[in-house]
Amino acid sequence: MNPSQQTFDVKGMTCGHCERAVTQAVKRVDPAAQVKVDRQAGKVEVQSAQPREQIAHAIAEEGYAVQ
Ligand SMILES: [Cu+2]
Repeated sequence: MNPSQQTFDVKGMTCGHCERAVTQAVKRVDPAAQVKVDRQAGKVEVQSAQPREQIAHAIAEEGYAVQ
């Protein structure tokens, strides 16, 4: 499967620690994922072949509201 660009709205990211926590959560699902976090905008851009559901679940497990 080819990686696709996936955009998530993530609420509750307030600092660099949050950005790292979210990035690491995504990379646990897909170590090859490209992750870009914009905490001001509450956006996480992920380039991954993994299902959106699974990535969203991993972010939610870190304690962030994700859509
Ligand atoms: Cu934080």
